[in-house]
Amino acid sequence: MTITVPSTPYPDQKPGTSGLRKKVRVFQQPNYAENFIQSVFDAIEDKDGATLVIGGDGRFLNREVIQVAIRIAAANGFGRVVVGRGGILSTPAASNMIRIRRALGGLVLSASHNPGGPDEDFGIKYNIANGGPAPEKVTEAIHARTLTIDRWLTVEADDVDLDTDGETMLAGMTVEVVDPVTDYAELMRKLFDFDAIRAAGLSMAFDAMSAVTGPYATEILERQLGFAAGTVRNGTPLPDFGGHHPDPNLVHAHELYKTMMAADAPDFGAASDGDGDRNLIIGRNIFITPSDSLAMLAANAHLAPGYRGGLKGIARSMPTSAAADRVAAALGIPSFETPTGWKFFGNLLDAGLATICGEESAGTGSDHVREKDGLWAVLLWLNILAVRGQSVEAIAREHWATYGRNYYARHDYEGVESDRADALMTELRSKLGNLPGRRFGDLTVEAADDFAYEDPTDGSVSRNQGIRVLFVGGSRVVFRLSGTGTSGATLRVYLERYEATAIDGDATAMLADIAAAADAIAGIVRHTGRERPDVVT
Ligand code: VG1
Ligand code: CO
Repeated sequence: MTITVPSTPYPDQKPGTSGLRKKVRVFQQPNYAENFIQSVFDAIEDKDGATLVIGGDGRFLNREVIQVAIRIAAANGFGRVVVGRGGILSTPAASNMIRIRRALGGLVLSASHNPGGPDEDFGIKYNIANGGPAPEKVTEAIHARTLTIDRWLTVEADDVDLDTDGETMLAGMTVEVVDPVTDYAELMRKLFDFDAIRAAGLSMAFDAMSAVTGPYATEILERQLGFAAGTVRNGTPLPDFGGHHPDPNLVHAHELYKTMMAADAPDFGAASDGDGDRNLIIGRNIFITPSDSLAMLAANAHLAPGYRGGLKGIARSMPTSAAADRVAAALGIPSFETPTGWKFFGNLLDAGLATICGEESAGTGSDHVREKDGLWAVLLWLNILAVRGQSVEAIAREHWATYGRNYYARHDYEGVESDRADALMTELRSKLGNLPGRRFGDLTVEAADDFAYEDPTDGSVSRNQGIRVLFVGGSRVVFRLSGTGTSGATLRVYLERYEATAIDGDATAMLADIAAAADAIAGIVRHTGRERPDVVT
């Protein structure tokens, strides 16, 4: 029997770059998670008898919200819920599960790279039938519903045993608990030449950061590919990620970085984030920026069985460096520049316009699912290394010699007061028209705009997606505010400089002029009171 629980709206349930992310304590308010989940279901059609996938990255509150969501799903007419054992599904595995089970959609419970625990972050994201994050039209409908919601629906039922595989009935709905790894591992075996990787005898270190990729990496890398026991570090998912940020960058994956810079470093180093959709790639003594990794993967993808037929196109988010565009041009395939966030890639992938997509934030993926996929990128790198028989460094150097090098860095100013961050962006927007022609040191502004994107498949337009300042000669700086934070504002400043032949420079030195110009243009120090960024990636 359906129970109707009266409720009142919360004003702060607008999904950001990737779902609704808030502090755990915010989610623990009465009706908070319930309101949002019910709003998702109110905003979508065809629920009757449909399948819904539910899984998360195992962070604090994961199991509780899954139990609540299962009951709400039953009350809203779903016929079946497929949930990962232990409540675990990495984001790419959830995307795959939605696709192979022909589900109407899925709830992905994660705040990704944000820390977890009772005082940290939680998140809920809705993915549609193609397995990808709901597009803006859907997230806007969900948000609109959160502002008017007056009830949520549930059923009287005990908690589901999430730790035992198999089917049970819950108020007329089937709940199926499945192994979270099996189907995903099978997909990876189809795309990549596991025999070649095994035969190459490579050594590697993989840091799962006590987050969701632990079980996936242990099964695929150690059991199926034969990498030595201990290759996967921090392989047990913990509700608080061991107190760390599960963010695979040079700051938070510093141990791995140290391992890879040591004299006895293994051939290949990688890490993934809280929900398993990001990847960090480090070769022996060389860090590969995510933008370069995207370009290098695209240039070499045909070496893996899943991409032998070539690529249809390459898509990158606007702040991602143009390195991938050069590969697309050389391959004679289209390239696309989308706003930040994976939800903009879904239509391009569905329409067969792009095969590989990526973001500077360490997200890379392809049309095999509709999310970015950390282990996929790791396996594609391994497949390329195995076939080419060269080191990461040799491959990177050859790539730069062929295409030139896009020096790149992102400077994050975290926990800035929202008013001050907004003031910076507002002032910057008001100055845009006056910037072209102005000089900052040796740099002359060629163009400046507020990035807007028109989706080539459905014509939908997304505005205010970040300020771009382009300099004569191909360097640029981009400013935008993060849409995934849960307290204050994070200003992201993306610096890029292209060099056709000077490929041996030090990235920090090569970008120093652009960093100085960025401050002169936007008044970063003046507005934020910060002398330097908190995180450089
Ligand atoms: C950040 C990244 C963006 C990524 C998003 C979700 O968004 O910049 O590229 O798609 O996180 O990634 P923002 O709005 O904070 O810049 V994840 O791994 O947190 O799902
Ligand atoms: Co993530």
